[in-house]
Amino acid sequence: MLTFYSQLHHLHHASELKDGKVSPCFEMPHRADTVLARVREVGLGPLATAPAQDSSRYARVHSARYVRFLETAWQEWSALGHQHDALPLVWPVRDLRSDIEPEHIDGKLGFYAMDAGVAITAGTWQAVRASADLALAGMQHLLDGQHSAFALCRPPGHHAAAEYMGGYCYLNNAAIAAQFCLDQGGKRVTVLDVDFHHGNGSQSIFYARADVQFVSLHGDPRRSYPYFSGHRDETGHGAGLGFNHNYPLPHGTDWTAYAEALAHACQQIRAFQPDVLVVSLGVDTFVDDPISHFRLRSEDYFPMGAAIAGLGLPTLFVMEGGYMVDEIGINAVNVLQGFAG
Ligand code: Q9C
Ligand code: ZN
Repeated sequence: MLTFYSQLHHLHHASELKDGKVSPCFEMPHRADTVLARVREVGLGPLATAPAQDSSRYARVHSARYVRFLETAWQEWSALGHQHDALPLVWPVRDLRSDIEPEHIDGKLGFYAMDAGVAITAGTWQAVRASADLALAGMQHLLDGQHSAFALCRPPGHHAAAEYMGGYCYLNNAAIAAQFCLDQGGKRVTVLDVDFHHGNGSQSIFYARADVQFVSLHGDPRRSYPYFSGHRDETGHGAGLGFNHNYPLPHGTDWTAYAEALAHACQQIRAFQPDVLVVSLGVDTFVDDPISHFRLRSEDYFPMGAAIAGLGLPTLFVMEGGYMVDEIGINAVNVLQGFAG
């Protein structure tokens, strides 16, 4: 399997507001380095680079003004004399006005963010767009007739919606790739999200659409981030009704319970008959993950990959979360090896 990788991710190393303190992000450059090292160690396959894309590609799932914000935020922030990370600090909840984009960067940061886990630094935009470009190149590889590809994306993407960033995510790499497939003539795409956290951004982007099915297994939002989406009764809207499938699972879920939910999820995918599958591959379901609450073990990631392979679909794996840095390489690559058989 080809792995699409760019070293530009190193340009993004940020802080987050966590437990009341500004501290280094769990989502750190070393994550992608360990996954890359493991890809090499097991000889998964060759590495490939991705061509730089025009921003208009990202604007197929994000609004043009949001993409523009990401592009210019650091410049606006640093023009105020700041050298530390830009972090959002005020949000237009409930009855506050969200129909007028503020002019001040402090207002814009809150307007375009769902939480304080998405700092913008000098190198963030370059890393973010390079990450999306990897997913696009991976999808191009499938469109060229290949059966699988791995986009080693960092930063991740699945919490980012059409007009907001969140949960370490800025551009929704998986959604951008799924939309690219449709734009190139694909009829139906499924996004299967196995990250521990609900992929609220991917769900939101495709919620009213019948051409993209979204299927997610994740920690129950009553107790787990992102808290405000991922419930079972979120099944789609309008033309998209019935094309969104959430499997919220309790704290402590192990492979036995997970495998059962995954088998059910795979039935939904078979019924939809997509042309292509995009897997949002988070491995923060691991028992020792520092911010998550499932109990998958390293050996469980092989049967996960095998279950996905059982669908028999051209498959793009897009890296999402996973914060037990020493093990995420092993766990992510186990999925890919389990898929390859
Ligand atoms: N105590 C991804 O995995 N913070 N994002 C949760 C829990 C945000 C995770 C804090 C986690 C975002 C892509
Ligand atoms: Zn996650």
